Amino acid sequence: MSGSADSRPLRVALSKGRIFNETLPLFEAAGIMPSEDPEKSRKLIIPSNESDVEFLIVRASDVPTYVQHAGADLGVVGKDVLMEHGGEGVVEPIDLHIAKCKLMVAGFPGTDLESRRRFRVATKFTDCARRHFAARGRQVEIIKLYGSMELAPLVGLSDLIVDVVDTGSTLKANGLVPLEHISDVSSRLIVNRASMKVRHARIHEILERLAGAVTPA
Ligand code: PRT
Ligand code: MG
Repeated sequence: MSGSADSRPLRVALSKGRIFNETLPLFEAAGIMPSEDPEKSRKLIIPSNESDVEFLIVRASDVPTYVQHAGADLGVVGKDVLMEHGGEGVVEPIDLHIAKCKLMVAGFPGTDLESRRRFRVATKFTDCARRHFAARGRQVEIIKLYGSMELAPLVGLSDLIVDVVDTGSTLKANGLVPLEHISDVSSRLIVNRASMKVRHARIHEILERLAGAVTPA
């Protein structure tokens, strides 16, 4: 029954760049190596040295959607993106401790978040931002952006941003500062809920090996 859900290769959804680069050594430790470098190839499905595993190259923010709807069995995704997606239909068995950063509220130095004014917040994490401010009883207007959030306050589009921050140098270069911590972020291995049952043996073996290669801290 070639092509049926349990005979086709296991599909692993990854985004190019940071996540791919930091995930590669973990999969290598699990004995799974992509046959091509996605930075150099235009292929969106990349086979591996194991005939029953292949990689799908998707946008970082699309990884949970592919895994939820079984376009992929496994995926690697930042907790920021996973929280924003909601995690429906996926399980999150392993914290890979890679691509670490923090989801933060940022703005101009001296901004008083406790003032009763209504802030305008630019972000691609609209649900996370809404939840964060609602939990503190603060009135906000959320402005959805898809990237370069740091620009929004500089041109008066917003008072605040919600974005992931690593070194903080992008904020600093644009005259902004972190104001409030929302959540620590690292990348998670996620698995489609149905695949986890139907293809349990092979997925379990891969999870064990990946977990063994993770270095917490
Ligand atoms: O490209 P697309 O819009 O689809 O997604 P993406 O840009 O979020 O993807 P990518 O590959 O950049 O990030 C994937 C994941 O890496 C994110 O979901 C986070 O979980 C994680 N991660 C870790 C980061 C950073 N560190 C990070 N620094 N994601 C983004 N950044 C951005 C940050 O927002 C800032 O604008 O990088 C810029 C530099 O950061 P600083 O603080 O070091 O200056
Ligand atoms: Mg990007």
